[in-house]
Amino acid sequence: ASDASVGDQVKHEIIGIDPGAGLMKQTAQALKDYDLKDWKLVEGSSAAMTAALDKAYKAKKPIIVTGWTPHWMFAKYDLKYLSDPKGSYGQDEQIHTVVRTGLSKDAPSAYAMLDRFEWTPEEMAVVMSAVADGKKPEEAAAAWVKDNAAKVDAWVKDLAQDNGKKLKLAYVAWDSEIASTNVVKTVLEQKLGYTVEMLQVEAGPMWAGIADGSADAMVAAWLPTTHQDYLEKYKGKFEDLGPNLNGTKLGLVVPSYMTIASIEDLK
Ligand code: PBE
Repeated sequence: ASDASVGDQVKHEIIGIDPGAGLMKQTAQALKDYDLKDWKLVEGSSAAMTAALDKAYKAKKPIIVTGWTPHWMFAKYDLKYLSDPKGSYGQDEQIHTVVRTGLSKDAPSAYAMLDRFEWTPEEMAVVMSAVADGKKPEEAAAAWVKDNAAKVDAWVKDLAQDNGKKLKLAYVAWDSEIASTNVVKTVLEQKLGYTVEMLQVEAGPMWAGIADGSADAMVAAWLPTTHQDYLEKYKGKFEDLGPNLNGTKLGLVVPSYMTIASIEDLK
């Protein structure tokens, strides 16, 4: 142990993710709210963030990352959120399903299935952890669909097959959305006969694609706070089918072996 401040120990760096993520904007806001002038938010990706966390954790070194729930990292490592007394990371929100206008007319069965799709953080965790352990996302999703037949059947009950019709699902390579998008793709293909293409993009293009109709649907809209900017920018140009998952959280995350407890402790 050393007497260096936590800031010195981590070189005043917070390990971020992709720049389009709402979490990055909220973290930039947190740096202002808590007056953390000499801190830097490092841009990267979800994969780079979890790789940095893994490396630091194994060496028992200090690290501060931008994190969110649901995420497999909380099962794999002993971690904690820093408390956020100023509320920079917002209040309760949900993950929503958002589709392009006109989808209900063009692909009614897909629209109905997407409207019914909802699951729990625990269910999502099964797929996410399998992927984190090295399974291919499409295989992890197929296994989950097989093991959860009753739930999946309710999503597609009485819906007509729409054989051969093509659909595009937009998503960002966030671990949670890799899991959900692969499950929805599997169900649309296996149970309703669609041919589904997954478009991996950044958050801005994901919303833009739904708004301009170049993508059909996404299950990756964190509302009302995290994607508020996108929501306002594309207002009236998409259809919000409501929450598909309840029980999210965002913030700064550190290994439990670090003694700090609050964002205020970074000052
Ligand atoms: N996330 C995961 C995203 C939404 C899903 C929290 C990293 C974001 O911050 O936009």
